Amino acid sequence: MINEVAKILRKARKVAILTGAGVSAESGIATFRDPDGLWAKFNPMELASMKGFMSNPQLVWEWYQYRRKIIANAQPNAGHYAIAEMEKMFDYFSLATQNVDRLHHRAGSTNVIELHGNIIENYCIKCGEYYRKEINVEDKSLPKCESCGGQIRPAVVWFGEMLPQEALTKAYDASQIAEVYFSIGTSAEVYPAADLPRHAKRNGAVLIEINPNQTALSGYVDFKIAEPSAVALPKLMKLLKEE
Ligand code: BV8
Ligand code: ZN
Repeated sequence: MINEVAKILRKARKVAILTGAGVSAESGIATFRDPDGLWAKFNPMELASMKGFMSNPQLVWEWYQYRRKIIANAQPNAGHYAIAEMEKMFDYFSLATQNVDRLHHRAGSTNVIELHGNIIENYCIKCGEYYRKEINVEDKSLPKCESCGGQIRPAVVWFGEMLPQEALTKAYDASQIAEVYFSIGTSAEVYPAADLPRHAKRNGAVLIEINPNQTALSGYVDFKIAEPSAVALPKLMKLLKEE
């Protein structure tokens, strides 16, 4: 399977990728829906939503601080580095991610389209101003806006919230342009991001999934590489370079 994918990639000029929590799994960051995933311990609607935050800001803030600490100690894995390398191998390349950990950035990917925001930055709920002060992940206290005293929140997209319009448009454009589209490490259940691989296929792209498990998308893809991304992607890179 992976040899066929390499053959297709050799001929491709326009490639786009959508990644999810699975690409960070081998960096030690829990995914959302795997049995030991983040949501398994908490109810996602409770924590990753404005309603959840407003009803219990302290709990939700501490959950994000806990995740920031894990991310700060995590390193990009071989899958992130392979994706950063891929960027230079095609005339057109686009990477959109649902992840908020910025490991793609740390692995050297540029122009990363962040569909669900990022966990590093914060802003004020009341006036929208970005919070400039350094956040200490050990600090459990809830920061307040320096301009208006409003509640500070993480710069992620919560359930029920719109995705950043510019990011979504760019990701849709990429799914329209791509000749080969990869869905990597995502259960393809959270919309509208989950529509991107489907949109790519509707627009004539060869759709490839890299995921050790079955997903909502698996029955729909042209090729499925059922391996962890940190194993499959370096293999793919090696095959491409053997050209
Ligand atoms: C919107 C940021 C509406 C925060 C996230 C009811 C109430 C409210 C909303 C809805 C509802 N029903 C439906 C909705 C819409 C909702 C949605 O789609 N819900 C789903 C659950 C049905 N969508 C939204 O709310 C979106 N907004 O629709 O706005 C609107 C419309 C008009 C006007 C106003 C509003 C917003 C969605 C964004 C939510 N934010 N994250 C945070 O991180 O704290 S979502 C969260 O899930 C993460 O971003 C995560 O990335 C994302 C998707 O999960 P995955 O990345 O796929 O991760 P998952 O664990 O699911 O899967 C991991 C996969 O990796 C698995 O398949 C596993 O097999 C694989 N894997 C494991 N190891 C590896 C691996 N793969 C490769 N290698 C490995 N080693
Ligand atoms: Zn403010």
